[in-house]
Amino acid sequence: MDSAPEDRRSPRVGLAYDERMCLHATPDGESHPENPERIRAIWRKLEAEGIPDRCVLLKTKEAEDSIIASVHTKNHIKLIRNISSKAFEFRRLKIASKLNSIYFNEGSSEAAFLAAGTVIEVAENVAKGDLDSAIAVVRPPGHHAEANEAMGFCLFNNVAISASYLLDKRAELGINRILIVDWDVHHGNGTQNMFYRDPRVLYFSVHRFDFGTFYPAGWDGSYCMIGEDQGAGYNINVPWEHGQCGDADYLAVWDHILIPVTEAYNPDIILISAGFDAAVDDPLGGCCVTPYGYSVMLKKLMKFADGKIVLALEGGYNLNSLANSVFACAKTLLEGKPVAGNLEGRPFESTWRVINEVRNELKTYWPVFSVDLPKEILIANAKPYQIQEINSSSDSDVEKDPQPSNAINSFMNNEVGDLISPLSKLNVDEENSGELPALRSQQNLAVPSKGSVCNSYVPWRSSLSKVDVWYGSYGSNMWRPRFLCYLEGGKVEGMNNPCQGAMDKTPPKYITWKSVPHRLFFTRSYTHTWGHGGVAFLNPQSSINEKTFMCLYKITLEQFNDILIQENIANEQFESPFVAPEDIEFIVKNGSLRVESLKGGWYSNVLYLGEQDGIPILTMTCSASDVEQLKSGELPVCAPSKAYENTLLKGLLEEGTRLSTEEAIGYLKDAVTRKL
Ligand code: X5A
Ligand code: ZN
Repeated sequence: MDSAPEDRRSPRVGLAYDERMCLHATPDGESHPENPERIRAIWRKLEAEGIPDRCVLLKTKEAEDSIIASVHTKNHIKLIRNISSKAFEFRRLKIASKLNSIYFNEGSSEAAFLAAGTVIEVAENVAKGDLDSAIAVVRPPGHHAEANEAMGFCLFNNVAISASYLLDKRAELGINRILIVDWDVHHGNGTQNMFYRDPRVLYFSVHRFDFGTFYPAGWDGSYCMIGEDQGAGYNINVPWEHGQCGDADYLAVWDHILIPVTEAYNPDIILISAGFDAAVDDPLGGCCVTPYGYSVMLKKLMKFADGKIVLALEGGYNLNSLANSVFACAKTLLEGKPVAGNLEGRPFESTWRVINEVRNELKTYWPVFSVDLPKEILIANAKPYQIQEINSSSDSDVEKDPQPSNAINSFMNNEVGDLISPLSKLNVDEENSGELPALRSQQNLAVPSKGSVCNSYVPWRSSLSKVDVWYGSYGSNMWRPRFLCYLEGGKVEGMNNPCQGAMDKTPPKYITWKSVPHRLFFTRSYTHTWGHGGVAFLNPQSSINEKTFMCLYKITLEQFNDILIQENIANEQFESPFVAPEDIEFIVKNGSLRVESLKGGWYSNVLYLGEQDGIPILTMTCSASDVEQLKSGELPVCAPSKAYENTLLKGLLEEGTRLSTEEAIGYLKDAVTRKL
C-alpha cells in the first residue's frame, strides 16, 4: 500500500438498517422509550441528508445460534428464539415481568437475531478491511444483556457477540485486541461481565453512576471494577457522580483516560456501543452531549486501529437528539473530521475528581496514568456543579440574601482563572477544527430544566415536584454548602464521603430561619460522613422550655424525599416516595410519621413543625424510642467531631442567626451536655 492519492480516497463507510427490527415493540402498544420509532427516526434523518447514498449499504441478517453461543447460554438463546412463537403467546407477559426492564411481542425474536446478526456482519466487513468503518442502526440494544438474561431493553448483547466472533471464529482476520467503547449513558453490565477476565477485549464505559443509584445500579459500574485475572486492567469504568455532563466532561475523559489508554493498547478494531442517551434532551440520561461532542469523540478514536471503527446503536430516547447525533457520527466517518460546532462550558469539578480516581485505580496497569494531572487543570477547570440563582420572587416577607456556596464562590472569583489553558489539549486536529477554543467562558453552563430528566419515567416524581415544603434543618445542614450536597451531590470540607444528590438539583426556592420549641441533642458515636463523634437530633417531643435554631429551605416534596433517603443511607433506587402528598395530611394532623420503609435509618421520623406562608415545615429526626434509649443509657450522648462541629458553627454564624461565636459554641455545648 502506498501513495497519497490512495490515502485521500473517500472512506468506505458501511451502513446497515432493516425495518424488520421495528417488529419488536410493546405487546399492547403501550408507550415505551425503546420503541421502533427510534431507528425509523434515524433512518429518516440519514436519508434526508443523503447519507445512504454515500455509504455502502450492508445486508442485515439473523445471527446464528452457534455464534451467539459464544457469550450467551443455550437456554437464553432458546428463550429468545421461542419467545415470539405462538406457543409462548400467553407466557410472554409473565416471562417479561420477571425480567428487569424487558418487554416481548411476536416480533421480538426476529428483531433480536437481526440486531445481533447485523452487528456481526458490519464488524466482519470492517475487520476484513472491505470497509473502513460502519454504523449499525439496530434494535433492540445489547449492552445490558447478560449471558443468561435479557435486561434493560436488551435481548442479545450485539456488540459482545461480534467481538467474540472476531476473536474466536475469524482468527485469520488478525483481530487480536478489541477496544469496546461504551458511551451509552448507562453502564454496559453485560459486556463488562462477558470480558471481565479477557485481556483481548478492553471494555471502556463512561456512564452515569450517581454513587450506585443510576440504572443498572449497584457496584458493577464503579471505577473499582477493573477486570480480573488475565483481564485485570482491561475493564475501565468512568462513573459520573450525577447528570448534566456534557461535551466538555466527555472530552476531558477522552483526553485524560480513553485516548492515552487506546494508544497504549493499540487495538486492531474499535467497537462502539453507541448509545445516544447521554445526548442533550434525552429523557432518561439527563446529560447533555451534543452532536458535535459525539463527532469529536468519534474523530479522536478514528486515529487508532487504522480507522477500523464500528458503531452499534444502543440507547438514545429523544428521537431528534438521537437522529442528529447518529447523523453527526455518519458525517464524521465519511468526512474524516468532526462536524461544525464548538465546545461550550467546561468540565465539572466532579469530572476531574472522577478522572483522577480512575487514573489512580489503573495506574499500575497503564503507566501513562502514573503521571499526575497538572494541579492547575484540577483547580482551574473546575466548574461548580451547577449555578442557578435562588428564585427570590417569593411572596414571603422574610429576606435573606442568597450566598453562593464555597465552590461557587471561588469559581466566580476565579482565583486561578488564568490557568485554564491546559484544556487546549482538547484540540482534536488543528487543521480540521480551528474552532475549538482553548478557553471557554464561565457562562454557558447548560443546566437542564428542572425535573426534565426522569419525571416522564418516574411518575411520582413529577407530582411531588409540584408540592413545596420547608425542610427544617437543625444540624450540619444549617450550613448551606453542606445542605446543597444533598441536592447537587458531592461533599464539602470535613465530610469523608460525598453525597449522591437529588434527582432535581434545583436550589431551594427560599431560605429562612426560625427557632422551634424542641430539644437539640447529640447521639450516635460514628458516622460514615463525619467519622467519630455524635450527630444532631431533635427530640420529636416538643417542650416550651427548649429553643433550637432551624434553617428552613423551601424545596419540593420530591427533593425532600431524596434528602430523606440520603439522611438514612438507604442507597437504593426507590419506586415510590417515602412521603407522598397524602402523607403530609397525616403528618400535619398527627405531628409526625415514622417512615416504615426507612425504619433502619436514624432519621426516619418525619416531624411536623408548623407552617410558614401556608407551607408545612418538615424535618427528619429519630424516633421517640431512640430518645428513650438515650435516656436509659443504651444510646450514647456523644459530642460532635471537630469537622461536624465546625459545620454546625458555620451554619449558625454565617447564615441566619445573630449569635456571636461564643454564643454559638455555648449553644452547642449546652445541647451536648445538658441532661435530656
Ligand atoms: C440500552 C439502554 C436503558 C435501560 C433503562 C431501564 N437501556 N430503566 O439504554
Ligand atoms: Zn442506555
